[in-house]
Amino acid sequence: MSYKNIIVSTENGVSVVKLNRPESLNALNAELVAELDRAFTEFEGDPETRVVVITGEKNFAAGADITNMVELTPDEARGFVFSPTFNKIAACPKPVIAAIEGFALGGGMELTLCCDLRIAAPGAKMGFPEINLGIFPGAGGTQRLPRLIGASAAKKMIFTGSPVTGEAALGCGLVDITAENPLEEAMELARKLAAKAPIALSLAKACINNADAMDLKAGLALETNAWASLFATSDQKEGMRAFIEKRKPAFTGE
Ligand code: CO8
Repeated sequence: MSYKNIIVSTENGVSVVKLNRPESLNALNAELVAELDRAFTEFEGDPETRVVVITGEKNFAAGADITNMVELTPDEARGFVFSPTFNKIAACPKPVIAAIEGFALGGGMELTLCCDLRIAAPGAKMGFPEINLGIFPGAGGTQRLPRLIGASAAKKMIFTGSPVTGEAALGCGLVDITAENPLEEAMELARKLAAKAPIALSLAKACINNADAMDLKAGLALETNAWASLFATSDQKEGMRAFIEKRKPAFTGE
């Protein structure tokens, strides 16, 4: 499939999506987001894709494209919203890792929050400057950020609009790993995850993602059912037999 605003490549089970509007620091416009949507629809059904890495050329993304938003009416703003695509990325049945260099701001930062793990350069600049534009984060920021770092820390970031460095983001749990070369680090982790049992990864992700929306009893029931269903997979047999036979398992995703 061909794209204009993103570059997609797949090798050894890892698909890399590179945001590619460097002239505007990868500002997210409707066309780019529509391409992300198509790419993630593809990944979902593609057995060659076991893990996805999202990154950007020099910068991750400096937010939604402000030039597209200035004159929007409330109804048009509702139509511009990126949430359906971002929700699709968050619910992707495969692990998704963000590799963050340079700016990850506004909608760009919200995109990283849809990823399962965030790896940032220590000097990356991450935050939500929307308040300085007379708006606030509207693609999941007010919901996903407090769930990740707590309500007070989220309010501080969103109310002040001040970015934090990758290093500071590590301190508050906004990123999981810092590395001088975040893409290299993300690829190494992605290759490790690509060798794991895909169905177990996918169901673990679904259980964790649903934890916020469920009470403990319902969440534990979901976990039990998902866990038990793994015993119908050949990967479960393979994983346990490989342990007993003292060899490395070869998971096929079946
Ligand atoms: N939108 C459009 N163009 C942008 C954006 C953006 N978000 N960010 C940077 N650019 C453009 C600049 O206009 C400039 O273009 P040109 O060369 O034609 O003048 C080019 O990228 C390079 O940028 P700068 O010259 O400004 O580079 P600096 O290194 O001086 O500054 C900054 C970098 C600090 C990142 C600065 O560009 C900046 O403040 N950008 C805007 C950051 C921002 O406010 N982001 C939030 C946007 S709003 C948002 O994301 C809403 C999310 C909610 C989404 C809901 C669904 C849509």
